[in-house]
Amino acid sequence: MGEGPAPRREEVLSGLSRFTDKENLGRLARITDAGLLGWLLEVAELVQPSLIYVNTGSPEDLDYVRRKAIEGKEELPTKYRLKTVHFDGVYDLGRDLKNTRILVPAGVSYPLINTLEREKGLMEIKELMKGVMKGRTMFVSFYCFGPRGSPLTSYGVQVTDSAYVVHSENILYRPCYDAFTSDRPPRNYMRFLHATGERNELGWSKNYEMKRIYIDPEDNITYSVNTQYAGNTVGLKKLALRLCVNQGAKEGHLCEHMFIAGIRGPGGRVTYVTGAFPAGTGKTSTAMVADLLVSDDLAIVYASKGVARAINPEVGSFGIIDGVNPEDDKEIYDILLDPETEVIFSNILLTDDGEPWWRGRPEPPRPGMNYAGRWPPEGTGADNEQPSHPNARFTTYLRYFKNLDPKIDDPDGVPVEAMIFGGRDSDTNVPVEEAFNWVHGNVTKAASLESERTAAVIGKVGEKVLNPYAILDFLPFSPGRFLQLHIEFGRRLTKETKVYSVNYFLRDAQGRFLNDKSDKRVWLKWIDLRVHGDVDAAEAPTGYIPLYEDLVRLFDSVLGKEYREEAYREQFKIRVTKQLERLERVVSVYREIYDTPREFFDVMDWQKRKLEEAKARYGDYIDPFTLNK
Ligand code: SPV
Ligand code: MN
Repeated sequence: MGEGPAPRREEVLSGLSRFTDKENLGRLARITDAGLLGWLLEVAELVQPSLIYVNTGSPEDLDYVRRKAIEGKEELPTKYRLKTVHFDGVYDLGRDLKNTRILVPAGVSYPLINTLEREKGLMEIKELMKGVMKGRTMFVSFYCFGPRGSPLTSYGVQVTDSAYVVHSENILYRPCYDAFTSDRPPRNYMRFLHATGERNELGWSKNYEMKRIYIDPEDNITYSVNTQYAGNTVGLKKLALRLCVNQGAKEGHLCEHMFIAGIRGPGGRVTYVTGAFPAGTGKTSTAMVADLLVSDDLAIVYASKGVARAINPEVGSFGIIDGVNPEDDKEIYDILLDPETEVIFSNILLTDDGEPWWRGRPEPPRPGMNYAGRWPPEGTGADNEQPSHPNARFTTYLRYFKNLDPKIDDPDGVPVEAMIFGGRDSDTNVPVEEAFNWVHGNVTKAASLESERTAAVIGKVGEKVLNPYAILDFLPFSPGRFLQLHIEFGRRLTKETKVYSVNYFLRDAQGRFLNDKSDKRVWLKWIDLRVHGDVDAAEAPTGYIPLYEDLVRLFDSVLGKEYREEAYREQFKIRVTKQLERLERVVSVYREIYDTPREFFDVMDWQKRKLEEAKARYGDYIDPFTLNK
């Protein structure tokens, strides 16, 4: 889209007037970027809406969007005033990797990335979008992707026929219409075009076989159609992440699929860390047990005077609700049921008396509606269907969290003193380990991040899947290039950010977990001490591990628990052969990636030699006490 000479502003507005009313035309007329108006007209002519609604982010507009979501049955009311439920339907319960593609010039492809020739993709989308909003409202919304006034903040314009998508974005991002009506409007902003497509009687997108999610980095635009699931439709979330990674590669910053959190250390200091974890491996719970929360999902990291700093582009959370219970996740649980908080629940069970139910609520589920229709299912005999889906979620404001750090609004962000990488790993990595340096950590802990497949994903359960930086699903180019960007970024730091691996999923020979859920608090406090040089460490072939005596003190002060020698010996023994196997697995993938940086193979060769030497000396396992000097 977007060829030929640009029409004049008045002509564009007159064209837009065919699709909207006086009030909204006035709102459009205040937009200062004629190019944006031109694009909106092109879109309207293509999708043929009955009304263009411009969301200015005012309290009245936020309210209008909430009402529309209910009127259009995209959201169902609950017995709580500001809480609603959205169902995606059984064909649309998660991101669709097969149909999510990066549009690339003819002849270009990237290893491990799902790409499609740009011209073909654009033609296909244009066809699918033709008249797709007939009889529907086309919402136009404006958001800041970051705190106001930050040099890192970018902007996004969302066009969608879904009030649920707009409602979600009104919670997750800062409304920013005023930036687009100012004398100096944003220049290189992102655009997101989404259409729900035909819906069935339950409100689900009907043509799920024609679900398409296309990302066009060349034009900074994304398209999605015949889907409602937020990961496919809420533009500023995972669609923006791909555009942001691409933009960052050009401008020298990093866009990461990471939380940002602060750990309090001695004397009241705060150490900020970021954390990357593949889905379902403790990302949210780690961010929540830290002392200060800045971000639970995304981070934009930049170098300022030789120090890495990060901002959170979001102000809300689209979090997994499955398993959230009053014991382990008391704070989230209470927020979700507080009568005053605004929450959109998705793909849970809404009982007939208006109560949201998900796995983790102490009382048993009662009959109602869920993501698949009536529950329990009537007459099918399929009574094993789960009342609430494993990828059921909540959308709510981060400001409800007591430990939210006011620095979330700081235009400069927070310093990143450590990056943490964690995966589900039953038998290889120790619970916490510090990399020898930035490049070593980026190669052996970030680019090599693996996680065991769980039952929630198709494939062999327990198999280790490589997910570099936990961002593989969201990369717009090769993982080799992504690693290269990190190596280059490190050269710009005069104060090197430390890199850690964590593993909450180690098991013993009987399959029992070796750690309690709460132990992660100790690992975080140890990281704070290490960052400040307050404690020594033992040198393992793969990095620095905690000394036993430091953990004894920390388990006592943080958890009031005794930490026994046997526990340390079992948790922190170096599994040399397993580490070598892991290394071979990861190297064999990167060998096929043509642009893997030379440093990757240098570090992995070095790491392999270290492990082989250790194996010759100690055998399959190293007792961590022999490393405690
Ligand atoms: C994730 O899967 O990492 C999410 C949810 O945060 S989604 O928006 O689906 O990507
Ligand atoms: Mn995520």
